Amino acid sequence: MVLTLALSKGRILDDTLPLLAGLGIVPEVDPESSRKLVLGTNHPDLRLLVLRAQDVPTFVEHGAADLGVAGKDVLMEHGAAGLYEPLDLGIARCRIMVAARADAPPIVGRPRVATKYPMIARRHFAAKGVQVEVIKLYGSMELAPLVGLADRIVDLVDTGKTLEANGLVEVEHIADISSRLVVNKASMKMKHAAVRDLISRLAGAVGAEHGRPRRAAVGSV
Ligand code: PRT
Ligand code: MG
Repeated sequence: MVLTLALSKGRILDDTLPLLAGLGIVPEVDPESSRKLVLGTNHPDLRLLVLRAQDVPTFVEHGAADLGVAGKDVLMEHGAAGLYEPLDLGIARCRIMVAARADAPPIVGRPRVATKYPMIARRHFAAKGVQVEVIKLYGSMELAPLVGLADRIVDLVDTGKTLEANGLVEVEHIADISSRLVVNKASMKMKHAAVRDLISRLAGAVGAEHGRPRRAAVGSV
């Protein structure tokens, strides 16, 4: 029975390949340099898809991939209601924050918030009873407060060096982020043995506790 695992280039691939290698699973070509989007592995029953990070939950939800690895940020933004999230892989760790210019005045009125994560940003401010105007960006969020496009940003922070280099400071913590294994619900039933086997081997590799699959806890961490 062939399983398809969806990954994304960059950090998630960098951190997932060593986990797979620990299970003796190696892609047939180097995914980072290859232009192939479907990669076989040395295991005839596992193939990899290489996608944009934001597309991983969509492919898994629709069954185009049985499993995927996605950042909790991407899952929170997507909703991911149709997925199981059985395992925290503990990789690609960071946090999602509200940041502002170091010299920014306190919020008055309806602040403009620039972000790649409109759902997360709206939910966060709504929970505090603050109405915001969300400005959707696809990258370089850190620029927005510097040029007067936004009063706040909602963005991922790891070392904090990018914020610091741009005179920004973290003002609110929204959630801690790591990458999660997600599973298509039908695959969990129809390919149960193979899926459970891969989950438990990955769980062993990350040293995590693993129990019964549970629904993705949308909006939580
Ligand atoms: O690049 P593309 O637009 O295709 O997708 P992507 O940017 O979402 O992919 P990628 O590979 O950059 O990120 C994939 C996942 O890695 C994210 O969804 C997160 O779950 C996780 N991750 C972990 C991070 C970071 N750490 C991180 N630091 N994603 C992005 N960053 C950014 C951060 O926003 C900042 O701008 O890296 C920059 C440097 O961070 P500092 O704080 O170390 O300076
Ligand atoms: Mg990127």
